Amino acid sequence: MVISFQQHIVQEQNHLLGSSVELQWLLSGIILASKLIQSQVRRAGLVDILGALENTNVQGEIQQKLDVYANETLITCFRQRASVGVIASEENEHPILLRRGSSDAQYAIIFDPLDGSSNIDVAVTIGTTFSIFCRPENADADDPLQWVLQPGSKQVAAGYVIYGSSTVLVYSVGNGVHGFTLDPSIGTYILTHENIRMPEQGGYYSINESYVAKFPGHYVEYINKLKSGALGKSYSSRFIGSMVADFHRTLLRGGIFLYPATGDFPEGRLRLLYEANPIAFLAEQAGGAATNGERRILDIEPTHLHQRSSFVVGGKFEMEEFERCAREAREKDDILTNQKRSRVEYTG
Ligand code: AHM
Ligand code: MG
Repeated sequence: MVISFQQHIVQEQNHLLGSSVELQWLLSGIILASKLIQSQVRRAGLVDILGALENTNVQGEIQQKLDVYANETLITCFRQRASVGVIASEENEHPILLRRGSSDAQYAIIFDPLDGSSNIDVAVTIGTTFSIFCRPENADADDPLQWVLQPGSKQVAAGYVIYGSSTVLVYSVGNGVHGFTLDPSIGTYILTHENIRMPEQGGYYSINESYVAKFPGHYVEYINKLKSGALGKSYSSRFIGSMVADFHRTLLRGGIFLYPATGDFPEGRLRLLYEANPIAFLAEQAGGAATNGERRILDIEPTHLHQRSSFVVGGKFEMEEFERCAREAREKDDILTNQKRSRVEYTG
């Protein structure tokens, strides 16, 4: 049976009391926006040639950078939906409050319009990530920050679209993770990956290993275990540099993706609200886990919109082993701190 994304979100409504008609309508906004974005992504390399004359393309439209275009397209598509009260994006410094005082506005949507900025101009997979919250109870509805500064565990839906060898939309409303592939011949997202489960153990690890000298020690220990066969097999390395694409492979093939704190980014590089949160939500829904190295990503109470976080996400087995390494490192640190303290007390 062929099931479209639109049909699927209606079916989810029947399974879930929390999934309202307004949420379906909101989610369908991603269909139009992502089709518009992907059509521009597919033409990305042609822009300079076809748009050379007066900076306009063959349709006479003004050319924009792809990430700006993606951002504006998403904002336009979601702005039209009455149930959206707040929009926040990686590209905008502040969240946008759309409907002051409207009781119809129930949701906040937060997104990274085009993740993988270093890959945009070189025809490598990039994607859009999104996270949806309900309007928080007992909050000032006119303060858009209060809509978005909620822990990831409060997400009512999350997902991403990747623009790769095909265009794939993956989402969850807390009832499993489902993937849809865009059939370009009919312009429809078709269900191709129903109820995705991450393999308990995979064979790939994904990290920018060039920063190894700047990683906390237990990350290095863990990577060595993955490579040496100490975890039952020798893992192979894959790193695309678009987190959304690296995660998509990890979701389907298993393994682990890591972006620890480094000297340049002491809090980690990835953004909590529109990168780590939606991916962590999907990973948990698919049987995996996600942490910042110390705690579950979805439990973190955010303090600002663009806050960064270390991010480790993967299948059950790899995450348990990573947690073991992190716990042992913390225990070692505690022992050293206690030893230092007792030496100071003794000598002092
Ligand atoms: P972006 O949102 O500007 O694209 O930055 C995030 C990206 C991630 O997709 C990717 O994992 C990471 O940056 C790559 O960083 P680096 O080039 O330092 O490895
Ligand atoms: Mg990004």
